[in-house]
Amino acid sequence: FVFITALQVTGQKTVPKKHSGNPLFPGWYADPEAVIFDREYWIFPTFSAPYNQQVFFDAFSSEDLVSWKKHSRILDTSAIKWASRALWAPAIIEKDQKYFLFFGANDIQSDQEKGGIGVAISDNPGGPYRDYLGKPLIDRFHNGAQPIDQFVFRDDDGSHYLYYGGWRHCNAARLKDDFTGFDPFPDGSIFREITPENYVEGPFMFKKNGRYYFMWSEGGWTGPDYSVAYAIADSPLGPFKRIGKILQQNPAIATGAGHHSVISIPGKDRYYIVYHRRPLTEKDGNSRVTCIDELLFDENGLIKPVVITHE
Ligand code: FUB
Repeated sequence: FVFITALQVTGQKTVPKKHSGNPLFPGWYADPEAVIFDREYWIFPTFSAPYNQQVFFDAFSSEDLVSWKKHSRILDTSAIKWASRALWAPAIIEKDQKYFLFFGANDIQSDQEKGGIGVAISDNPGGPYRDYLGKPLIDRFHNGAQPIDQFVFRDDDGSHYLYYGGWRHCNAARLKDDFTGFDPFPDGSIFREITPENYVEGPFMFKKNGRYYFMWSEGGWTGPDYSVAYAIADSPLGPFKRIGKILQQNPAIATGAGHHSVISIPGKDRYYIVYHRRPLTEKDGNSRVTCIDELLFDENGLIKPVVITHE
């Protein structure tokens, strides 16, 4: 109020900011999961630090995609007995007014180690979250997929699918209604490998006009060539035939553009991709910032290459 009055006295006009500017908020934040809860935009990213310091999540909320409020330490490893480090790639879904935050922890490299994909729960998107299961939901490798980079997709019939997997393998599984485990597929299996060509990690799914858009990251996450590609299918389980890359570095703007999510603005046919990238001044793998750009489609519903901007 004081600020606006001051401008009025000097005869200047307040000009509302139209764009957030990229990055969306300060700090090293990667693997952003963007969602809309009750007309409010939320982003849940990885706090991008060396794995031993990567022990908590911050979240960010906004009413206009322009100004962002930080919610500090919505979950940290002190609330999860089995997790000690490398908390990353949160995925969130609301169900029956509870917020379920799926996360990877400990960066396990073998079935002998403790860690994997966990679930935390809260009554509010901004936390605080507590461990929901008291143990990982997935604690080992299935079909060669490292248990990381989870994403939860709710289909129109109310079924929930978990997509996840590092080390170039991607699995899909059907979550039980209460997210405590999985319902088997008709053939009795729990984890179905759906890995598309060139897949590395970071799966994401959205549905548009009845078709399933499955997306993922390619390349090495510490390198400049990290990127996002996609497929379109008629079923949530594929088959997912790779169509091509839609997000990649622009050597004039930033490198390593990948691990993303997509939001559609309610009531408008407008889509945005929220992703991380590395500023040109940075070489360290963890120096990643969260950005947003528009996602556009052609007349056949194919995704046009994303133009990455500073806006
Ligand atoms: O943030 C750690 C890793 O970097 C994620 O698991 C990958 O998807 C990559 O973004």
